[in-house]
Amino acid sequence: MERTELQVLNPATEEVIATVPAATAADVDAAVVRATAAQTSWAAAAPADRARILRRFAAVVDAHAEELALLEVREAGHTLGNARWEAGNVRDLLDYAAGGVERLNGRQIPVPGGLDITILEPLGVIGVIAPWNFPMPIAAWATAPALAAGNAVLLKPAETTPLTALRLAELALEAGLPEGLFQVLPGEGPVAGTALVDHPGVAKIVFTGSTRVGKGIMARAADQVKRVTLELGGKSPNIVFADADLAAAAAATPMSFLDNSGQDCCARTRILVQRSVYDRFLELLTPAIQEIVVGDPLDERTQMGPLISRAQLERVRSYVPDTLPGIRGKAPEGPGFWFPPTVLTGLPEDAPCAVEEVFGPVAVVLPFEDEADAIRLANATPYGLSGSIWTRDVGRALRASRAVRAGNLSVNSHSSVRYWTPFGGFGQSGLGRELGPDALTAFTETKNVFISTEA
Ligand code: TXE
Repeated sequence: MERTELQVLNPATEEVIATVPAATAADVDAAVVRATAAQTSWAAAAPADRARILRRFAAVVDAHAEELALLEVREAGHTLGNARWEAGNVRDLLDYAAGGVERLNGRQIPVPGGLDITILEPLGVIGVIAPWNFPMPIAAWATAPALAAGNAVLLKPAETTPLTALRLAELALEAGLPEGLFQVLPGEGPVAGTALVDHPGVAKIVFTGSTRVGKGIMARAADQVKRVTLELGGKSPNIVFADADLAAAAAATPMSFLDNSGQDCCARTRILVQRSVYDRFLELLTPAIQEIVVGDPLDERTQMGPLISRAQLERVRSYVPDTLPGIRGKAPEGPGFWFPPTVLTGLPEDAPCAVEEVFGPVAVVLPFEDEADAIRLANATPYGLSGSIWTRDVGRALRASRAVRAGNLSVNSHSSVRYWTPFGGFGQSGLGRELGPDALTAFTETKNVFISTEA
């Protein structure tokens, strides 16, 4: 098959910053052979040795943190502050996973007539298909615990953002990770991605991306009953009750859906406000949206950068024509893929922007009457990834936290992601959990062995 090339653009300038050869199905075959060989000895190594190498990997990432952050700014358009946090997140994930290696233990369960033990065996070769919205951290979310649990990883980054992943693979070798254990295969989803999903030598696929592609991967993987973890889209609610600290809720709202230009599966893109405080809340929110600094991601004052690509910009424009009513902030003209911070008002509950994932700096604000109405609206999408609840009433906070169907909720906060707490979606937002204390277990198969003492 003829090899194609991936062009990597700086989304803030539209300049081509790199051209990378795209992996073919034959490249995936060869990578699986090398990964399988490397995994066998990695799984047999003493846990302390695996942990030591992963800690060294974390230290090497830390030593190159600024370089990785700048690369993330250039290929993904992230603000420098965010990109620095992301490089730190990769280091922390590796350290945390290293800490789990020696605690990944089976159990002994009392059974008459013998000894019963459970063994947590590594799965083998893991295929990680990563998106472009958080190229570095999301790749590491799966890679770090998978390696720690004794697996090899083949990482396919998104077409638009292969550079940080390729650099991480070089740093892994520098840190002493065995050759072949962690390989990066930049390539097109339908080619390299599909080859990973179909390959019988790949035991599990961890996919982060659109719900549409995730469903296709799940269906394909079913043929081999291949394990899958899916992190898919979201349309998360930000529920503001009348008894909330309105000033605090309004101040926190802009970055709850504008962070990473809204290209965040946890973005709180449905702002649900109790009708009695609706007007007051919008009065507070309007200046906060208009003052957001959008522009050069390398300028430390910038709060929001560009969208990832022309295709994403066109997608957002098609959802949000200028004619829709709302509050709009400022954005540069171009070059670069810019869209202004936008809060749409006065739309019906079932407008496409109110129920579908736009994946841009756009939220809708909808009024609700009472607690029951808030929960009804919050749950009125097939998604269930994240959500926020703003109230001073502890009972209401707890009731709403139980009633909203989502994997990651926050009360009087928009925080969703910590590497040491579990993350994942309800409904069509995904399947399985990443991060947190069980992250390594998700990359193992439990085997039960009974040894008779009566033979
Ligand atoms: O995602 P894709 P796209 C959502 C968001 C966005 C929309 C489209 O709404 O606007 O998806 O983005 C690989 N077999 N999210 O088109 O296509 C692809 O190469 C195997 C939400 O960029 O899902 C890339 O590596 N792999 C999201 C990855 O899948 C395939 C993050 C994601 O790309 C494939 C990104 C195939 N047939 C987009 N087709 C989130 N949950 O945060 C594509 N890929």
